[in-house]
Amino acid sequence: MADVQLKLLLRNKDISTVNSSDGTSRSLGKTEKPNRLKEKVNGVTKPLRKSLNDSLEADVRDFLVNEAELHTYDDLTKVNPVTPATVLKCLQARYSAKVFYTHAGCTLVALNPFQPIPHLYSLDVMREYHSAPQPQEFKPHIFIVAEEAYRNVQGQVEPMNQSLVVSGESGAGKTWTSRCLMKYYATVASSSQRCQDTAEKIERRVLDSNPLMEAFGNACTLRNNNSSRFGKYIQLQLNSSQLLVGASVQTYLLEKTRVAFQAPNERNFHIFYQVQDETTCISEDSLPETVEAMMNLGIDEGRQTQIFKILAALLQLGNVDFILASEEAQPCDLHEQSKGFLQNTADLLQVSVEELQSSLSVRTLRAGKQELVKPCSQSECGVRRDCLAKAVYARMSAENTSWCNFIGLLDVYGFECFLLNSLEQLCINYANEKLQQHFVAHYLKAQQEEYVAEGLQWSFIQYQDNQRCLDLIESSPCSIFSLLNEECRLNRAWDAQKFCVRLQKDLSENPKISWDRFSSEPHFIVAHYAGSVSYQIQGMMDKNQDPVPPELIRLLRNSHDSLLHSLFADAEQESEGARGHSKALTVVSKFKNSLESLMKILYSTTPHYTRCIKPNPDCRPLTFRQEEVIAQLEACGIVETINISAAGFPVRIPYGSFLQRYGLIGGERREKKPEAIEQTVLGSAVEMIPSFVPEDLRHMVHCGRTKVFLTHCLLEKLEEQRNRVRSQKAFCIQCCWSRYQ
Ligand code: AOV
Ligand code: MG
Repeated sequence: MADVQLKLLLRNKDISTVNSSDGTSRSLGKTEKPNRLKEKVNGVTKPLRKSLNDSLEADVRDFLVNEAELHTYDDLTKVNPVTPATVLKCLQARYSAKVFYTHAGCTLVALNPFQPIPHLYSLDVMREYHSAPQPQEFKPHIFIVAEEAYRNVQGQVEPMNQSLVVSGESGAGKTWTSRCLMKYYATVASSSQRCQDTAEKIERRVLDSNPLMEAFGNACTLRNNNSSRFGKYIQLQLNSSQLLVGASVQTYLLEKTRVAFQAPNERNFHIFYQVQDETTCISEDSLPETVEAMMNLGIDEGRQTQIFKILAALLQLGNVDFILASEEAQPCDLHEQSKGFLQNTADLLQVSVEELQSSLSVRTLRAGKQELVKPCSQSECGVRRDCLAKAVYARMSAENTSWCNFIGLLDVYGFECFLLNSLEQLCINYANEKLQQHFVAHYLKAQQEEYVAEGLQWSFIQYQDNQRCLDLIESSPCSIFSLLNEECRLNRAWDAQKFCVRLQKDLSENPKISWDRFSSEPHFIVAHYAGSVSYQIQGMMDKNQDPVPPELIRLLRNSHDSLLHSLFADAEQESEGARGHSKALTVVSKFKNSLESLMKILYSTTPHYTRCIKPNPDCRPLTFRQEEVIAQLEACGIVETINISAAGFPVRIPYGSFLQRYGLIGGERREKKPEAIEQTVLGSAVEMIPSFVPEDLRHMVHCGRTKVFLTHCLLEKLEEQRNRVRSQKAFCIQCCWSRYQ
């Protein structure tokens, strides 16, 4: 049995190196940097290494006044000027000093140490942040974000749901951070004397959901040994005493194609290796742990056996191969050695082997009231086999429920740009566009409210609006998604080249789409906020339709296995989809719908953002590669974020206090008593303030109705100036004093 299963996994690798389901060869997994960091020289794309270095030097020259103190910048809004280069320098200095968290205004930047740092996450540290009256005054840490959300959820007037949004590229540390947040809440929100039992159970359930989800949804990829191949939104429900009373998980777009194909040197989902007792990619992720997690989550032994039998069936099914039929009108035959595998599959799925074979090799067509059968071609049989595996796996891995009063943790796949990008990347990058839009919209809105109340104009905040890009991808009636769906609805023979021409005709007015005229492959290029990505059109429609043939649905519904039967009991829609009926939901429609519900939830919560950064591509401990980091800083728009935060004037000081403290900086005009100033200044604030602030820094200050709005940077400069003036004054007094002695 072990030999057989090993062969299956190797065989899957072989397939993926040669051909993908759509017949095109591919090498997914090789990464390409976003085009923004590249230039074309004689038609060849080269990294902008030289100009990056030039810009680094130019920007950093003035900034590095005191390099030794760079690592002390806890908030990047204090960096001046804010450029990719200065931000990079600052983060690098902190990383070298083993400081992994840095505020970037409203966001937390988390650099991956690629090395366990136990003292940073100990129970004592958790308690310290939890019990601090002002955790914000502590060193930047993911626990500050956690604690802020925890305190906010029980708002003073009414409870306010919170969302913790963790983003970053593959291997940057999103899942690790989510786990860390879950541990934090399981610790701080479960210590109840009254219901110790329940609390402990919930705590275990929350923590145990991780190994289970990771066993079924994570895989070893070229970029991360434990890469999440799905998005997840975990809702932790708290009661009125701030105690954890429940948790639920909503998952998004599992990369189910991985069940049948993996890129070279990548692997299938961890669970398959666990089931066949193989050495797993990550040592801590083993079958006993998965089984224990299942037990704690209430999945009893009977159900576990059912699950493992189904997984074993999928492993067997992967070895089933069809050969050409002996006669044209006959269904394809099975390879001699495949017969045993098919029998095993049928036994494990508890379906009839004859029905299994015919549903893989024969299509039933309906003409009016008549039913006709048509044999599938050899390649169609292969597609059906993989489709069966994907459908069963996807159904078995999904379990969604929802709560109403919660802290939500969002861990989605980051922006992806490979050498070849397909529908999966388009969906993933679309999700990231949505999140970026939410981030900008939310943050600017929060800022705006206070500005409006203070009578400030807020148009001075510049930010990148990605609405055009979203229109290009999702809007109706004319977008990439809608045109793709139309093709599926019409169900005509798919011609990638024709579709490319259609896109050029219908969408070329949108500046966010373009084409490389040197490329002969049908493709389109989308200018995402995080960089341009070229998508290959070949195979997109098949992926979008993703039909589960009705014969397969019927087969699974007739299974004697109660789990399998129940998973497919309501699977009418997919079945219809296979017939090309217009009411069938396509992959992009389903993804768009689930993303929209997620966005609705996010918009109804107070969000907290954490941007994880992967400091080097090889997952090497404590290694910081400037090129890698700067690409990610650009991709997540960190400079923009800092600028928004910095332009957001986070320091707000009432006029009286402001003049009292800084009045001595200027001439005698400001040396009045604060109360007197208050009276004169309120009416003519705009005239007064400039005399405090040098001309080139005046964009850092705005005058509201009752307060002066400043950036951190200006505040520091004012402090420096104030100290200088005070020491000058002290010096003068000393001189005068010594003259009279
Ligand atoms: P991802 O979730 O962002 O990638 P992970 O959270 O799986 O990335 O992190 C990758 C690896 O980095 C982990 O397995 C840890 O070894 C290490 N790591 C991350 N954060 C820390 C930390 N704070 N301290 C120590 N080690 C860390 V993907 O799921 O591929 O997008 O799809
Ligand atoms: Mg992950």
